[in-house]
Amino acid sequence: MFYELYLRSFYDGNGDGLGDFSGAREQLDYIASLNVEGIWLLPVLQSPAYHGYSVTDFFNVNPVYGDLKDLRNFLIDAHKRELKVILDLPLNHTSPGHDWFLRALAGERPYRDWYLFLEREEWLNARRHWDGEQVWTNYSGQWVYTLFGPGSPDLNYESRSLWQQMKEVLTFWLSAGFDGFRFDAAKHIFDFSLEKGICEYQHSRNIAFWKEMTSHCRAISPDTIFISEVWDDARIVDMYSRIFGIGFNFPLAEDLKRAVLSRDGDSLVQSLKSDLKRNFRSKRSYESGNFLTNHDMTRLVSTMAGNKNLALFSLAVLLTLPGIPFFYYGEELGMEGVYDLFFNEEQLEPYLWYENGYGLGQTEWKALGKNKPHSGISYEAQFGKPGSYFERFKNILKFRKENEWLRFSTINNVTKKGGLIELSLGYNEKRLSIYHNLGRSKVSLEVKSEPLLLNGTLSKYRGKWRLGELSSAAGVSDS
Ligand code: ACG
Repeated sequence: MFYELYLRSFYDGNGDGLGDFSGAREQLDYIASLNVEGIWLLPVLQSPAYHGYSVTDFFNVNPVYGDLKDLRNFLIDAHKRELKVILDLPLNHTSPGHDWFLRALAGERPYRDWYLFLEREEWLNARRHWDGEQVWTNYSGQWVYTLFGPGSPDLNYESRSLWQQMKEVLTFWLSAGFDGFRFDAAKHIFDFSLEKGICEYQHSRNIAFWKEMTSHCRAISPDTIFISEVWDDARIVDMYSRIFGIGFNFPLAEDLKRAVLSRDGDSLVQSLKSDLKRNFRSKRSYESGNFLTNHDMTRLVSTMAGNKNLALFSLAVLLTLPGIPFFYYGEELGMEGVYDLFFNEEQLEPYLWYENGYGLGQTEWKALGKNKPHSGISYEAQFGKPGSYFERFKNILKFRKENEWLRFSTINNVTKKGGLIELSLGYNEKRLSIYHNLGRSKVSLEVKSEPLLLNGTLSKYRGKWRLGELSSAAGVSDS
């Protein structure tokens, strides 16, 4: 399991209101107490942007988070707790403030070749795949390709010298102590067709690029962890994931949430069968990166229209599946936040440590909108309180930790009787049945002995174990 950490909103170590390395270092015990095996650190390289995805120096960290020494200390202390740390690395573009870009605008080589300048007027008609936005920006009279907008001109990997440059970047961060990378926007390396003048993914060229980058890292450190961000349908996700070893399972995230929200057990079964079809076999060529939300999405409780039982039920399902689970900071508190196209960025709000909203380490770079003080959502209000969202969330994480083998397991069967979904999982000699009750009433379980409750309620009636509404349990089936 990995914890997706947005440093700026987490814990402030120097009193400037912004989360930083030294603050997060102080909270490593907290992160470890969630039973995760590692941290996915959202971008921390030098960048003028709050999200960090537009970099101005690939060999330095953002000074608001500390310096390289602070980063190293954070990594050393994480490793002492056996936490792995993965760096989110956006290689597809830079900030327009990057020295490379300024030199490119001035016509200096090789930088001029590292960005894509308009060659034909009709290229201006190209539109972004998913929302029809234009993809060219005029910088002081020169048009440059900018798929993600004017704040991030795309790098042009037609230039081989850029490949070499990025290998140096990878070497640098591996030697700084990172255990791996989350490669941002992996399908976008080559996504503009020079022949047709339109946005078009060139998957085979992208894959060739990533093969070369991952091989470079593996030659330095064979156990490097790679996770690809390819937000697309299952066939495309599949293609890339094989190179990286772990691929975020976007289709699963979307299908699972939709099925739970509409309380549609048939869709849930269908989703498990289609989005995890590789896990129905014993041999697989990559691991499914299972998640429900990330920083580009509406938070879980908000997705579930404020229904915390539905949110925890989704988590329980996710954490009983083969693959590697990821969850986003603040989800453990049940923080809310709607992601929308107007970039209100509610989903990036400060982690709320204190009930009154103030105290040591509390970040304050952004006003709390959705997750208000005195609302009972803070860590302080929920920690150690039986039945709180936080404690229930942690209980599900604990189950996963105690059954780490599920990561490698095979789904032998999925069945549905009424609202009850049963998953039969196995790995070597181990066998487990997982029961999820998506129905609206209690159901009896056909189990040999008392099942283990992950979430919700379990009772006994006339010698039979009964699982409550929106509850999940694990046991050994009768049959
Ligand atoms: C990453 C980061 C994100 C970051 C960037 C840029 C990339 O996580 O925080 O933005 O560095 C697309 C890209 C992703 C990108 C997201 C934000 N995420 O592919 O790499 O945008 C469709 C498209 C996807 C698209 C998605 C989201 O296919 O390509 O993701 O929509 O809009 C079904 C379909 C699936 C479809 C979905 C959703 O599942 O199968 O194809 O996905 O429905 O409709 C950051 C900032 C930005 C800034 C940028 C520079 O957040 O504000 O501009 O950096």
